Amino acid sequence: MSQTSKAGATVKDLKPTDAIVILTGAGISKESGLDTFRDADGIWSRVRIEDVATPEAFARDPVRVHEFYNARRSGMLNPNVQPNAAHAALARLEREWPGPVLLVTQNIDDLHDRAGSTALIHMHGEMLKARCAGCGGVGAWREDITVATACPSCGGAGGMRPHVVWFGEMPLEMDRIMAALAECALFVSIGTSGNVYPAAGFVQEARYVGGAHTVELNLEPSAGVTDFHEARHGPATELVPAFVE
Ligand code: BJW
Repeated sequence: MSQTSKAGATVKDLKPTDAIVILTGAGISKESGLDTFRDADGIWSRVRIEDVATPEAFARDPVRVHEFYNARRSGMLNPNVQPNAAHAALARLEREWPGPVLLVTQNIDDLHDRAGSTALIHMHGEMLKARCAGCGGVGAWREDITVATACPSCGGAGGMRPHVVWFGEMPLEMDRIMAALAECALFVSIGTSGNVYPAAGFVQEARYVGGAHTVELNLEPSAGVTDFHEARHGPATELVPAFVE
């Protein structure tokens, strides 16, 4: 373990004023019943990124892209999909930790919100919101979207799109995230394979700019595991409550 990080090995070793940044990915929602992307049974084993998750795919075949996201939206609205013990532990950490806690999720589900986290950035957008392709207005959305769906905020017929960040698009609230990474004493990455940038580079920012202690909690070693001071491997519902308690 490096001697240069500010913090020790667990939340208990921090000073009460220390700032914590948590990054989560699809793995934290797996035990709630939502699919990951790059596992053997993941979403990208069934559909190609180039067909559904780029602005070019949406321009070429919006019907196909809407079908993909409509199916995922209704999957998320299944009453069996509920926050799990890992989401709950992170909400408890925010409530009980005296210093600043920022939760940055790559997930477009609402499970952190429903668990009670409020200091939360959805850097890849939110499935239960839609964006107007004309005026850019964003609003709550739970229904299917089709190419005929009109924009409620400007009345334009230019069409709606899911409020998500596709490859080649800029993730949301990057200035706030980078500022928090530069000041945190502890950075914890949970349930992400470390394949998608800029999120995959946050550990280096926190470690080398922020001087943070960095921890990976994931089912298996991620692509960036050697960038972390320490790593614990297993299911999020076991690792996360144990880490933050
Ligand atoms: C468990 C578990 C359990 C399972 N418990 N764990 C070449 C080099 C470098 C970068 C690029 C490059 N070419 C292009 C780029 C940039 C590109 C990129 O990164 N491409 C890579 C593929 C190389 N990135 C972008 O385009 C991004 N924008 C961008 O870079 O803008 C420019 C910029 C410049 C400078 C600063 C800032 C920005 C945008 C990326 C958008 C990603 N969008 C998606 C879709 C969102 C909407 C949707 O959901 O449909 O986001 S793709 C998909 O991947 C989704 C996820 O958020 C994201 C990350 O996936 P995640 O969460 O890591 O899931 P998995 O499945 O990969 O991993 C799950 C893990 O959980 C696994 O490790 C399991 O083991 C584990 N697990 N069960 C604990 N029970």
